[in-house]
Amino acid sequence: MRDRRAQSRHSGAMKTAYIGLGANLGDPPKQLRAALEALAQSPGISLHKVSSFYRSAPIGRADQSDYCNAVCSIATSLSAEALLKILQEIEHAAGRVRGERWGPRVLDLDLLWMEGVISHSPQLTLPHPQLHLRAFVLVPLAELAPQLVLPEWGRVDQLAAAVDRSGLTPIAE
Ligand code: A4P
Ligand code: MG
Repeated sequence: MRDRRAQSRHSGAMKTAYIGLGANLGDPPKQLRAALEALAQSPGISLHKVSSFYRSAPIGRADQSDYCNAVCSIATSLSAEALLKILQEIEHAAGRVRGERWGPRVLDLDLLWMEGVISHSPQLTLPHPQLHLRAFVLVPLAELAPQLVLPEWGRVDQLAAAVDRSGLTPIAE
């Protein structure tokens, strides 16, 4: 786990948020590194910690390549909606074409959890609705925030310990 704590560039209330990164087209680890760099450069966002990178078997359609997945923590002065917009712009700049749900992609950035924010709209559901079910999210998230308690689901380290992680392998970098 690498610590990327940086001086925050904005005053005001900074909130912690966790972002899930995934890719399975092109050069996935390279795309994740580029996305992390883009996040670090974004106004209103300080990149804090980055989990290990993992190779993970695809969930959803089975006839697609393995994914590379990771989770990062940030502090941000942005609203959840503004942060989601930046995530979508970074996906777009990486060449993401919105195709089939759960299909292959060059970059997927999901907002997993944001301090003090609960949202039920289809445009923004927080915490992320699949978070508690996915080893490729829970295991890297547990590196960064083992004691985080997710309302309704429980503590991240306990969820990560209970989930089937057979399709998940850390990538040596
Ligand atoms: N949206 C709502 N809430 C959020 C949120 N918390 N974070 C909306 C991000 N977006 C959120 O997303 C569809 C809509 O979700 C957006 O318009 C946004 O407003 P999308 O990224 O366009 O579509 P998607 O990614 O195809 O759909 P979805 O449901 O986000 O798919 P997932 O859940 O991201 O699944 N297998 C492995 N091993 N690793 C993976 O990373 N990823 C997927 C994609 C499938 N299988 C995988 C992996
Ligand atoms: Mg997505």
